[in-house]
Amino acid sequence: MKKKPLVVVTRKLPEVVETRMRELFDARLNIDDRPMTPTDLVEAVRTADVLVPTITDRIDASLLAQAGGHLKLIANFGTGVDHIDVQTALSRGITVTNTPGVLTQDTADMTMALILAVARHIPEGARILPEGEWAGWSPTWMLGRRITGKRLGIVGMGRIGQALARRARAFGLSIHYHNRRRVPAVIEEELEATYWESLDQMLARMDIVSVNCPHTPATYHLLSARRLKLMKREAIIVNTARGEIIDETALARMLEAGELAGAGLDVFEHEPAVNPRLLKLAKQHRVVLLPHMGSATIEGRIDMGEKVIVNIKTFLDGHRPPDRVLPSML
Ligand code: 8YV
Repeated sequence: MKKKPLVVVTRKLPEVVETRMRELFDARLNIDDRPMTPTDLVEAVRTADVLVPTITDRIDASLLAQAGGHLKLIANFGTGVDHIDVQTALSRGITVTNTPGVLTQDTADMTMALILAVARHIPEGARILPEGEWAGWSPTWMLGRRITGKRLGIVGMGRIGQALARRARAFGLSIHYHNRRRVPAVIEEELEATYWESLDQMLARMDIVSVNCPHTPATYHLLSARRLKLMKREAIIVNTARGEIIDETALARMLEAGELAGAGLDVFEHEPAVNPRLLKLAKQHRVVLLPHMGSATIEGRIDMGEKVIVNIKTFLDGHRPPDRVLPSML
């Protein structure tokens, strides 16, 4: 009987996904969800036919140099592939796939939730009651900022940016965006979105800025100290994409100095470590910080797992997997 391909999965996945993987492949699963050590990863790439990593695994050139001849597919459990040296993988004849589309709505929901949380001080309000600190209502207490009628500037108008725009329109925000390429006119019309070729000019005019682009060498610190300084003092910024896109130290400095009104961050430059200055600001309720949970829904994780399985199965059946990561996307 033909040997089933060895599929090494680096983290625990939803039960239904693991069951299906066991049926289809020789699946080496991580049922304890113990994060892989560098030694585990070397062992994985040496032995696997297919590797299923997540954002918590660094798949760099030196690791790929140790890959065994069987490793032919890296089927990432996630959309962002900035933790994988895709160029090196492709040059070694390893196909890379990801899971686009299935986490769009959940991530857009979380982005909207962060905008509301920051603008309306929701986490602070939710803390005060259980702590017994509510002395009673007052007309001038806990005043946030109205979002209806304000301008939202979306940096990166891909799937998530567009899903956010649809939600934000329902909240009465006007939509502005900056993107590598202008989106088709039909989408611009549907969203009544204004395109800004100049990110600098857009930043200077927005009340809320949301980061929704992928992290690539071109977007590393795209929101640099210089660019953050262009924003209005009363503006807020939210990031559910990747921490590396904002210069976190510069952001912390501006928030401390009151040069920006607030921030909502679900992602950080050095996860799971978080800049202590941001943690301090969170204790003072000047920022809302979440532990990278933008796409964390039960349904989303199952959909991601199903996408991974389809990519693996199609590849092993000798066809092009639907979600190949191509050099033009990097
Ligand atoms: C996932 C994400 O939680 O898919 C992505 O790019 O950022 C996430 O929301 C994570 O990447 C899973 O690997």
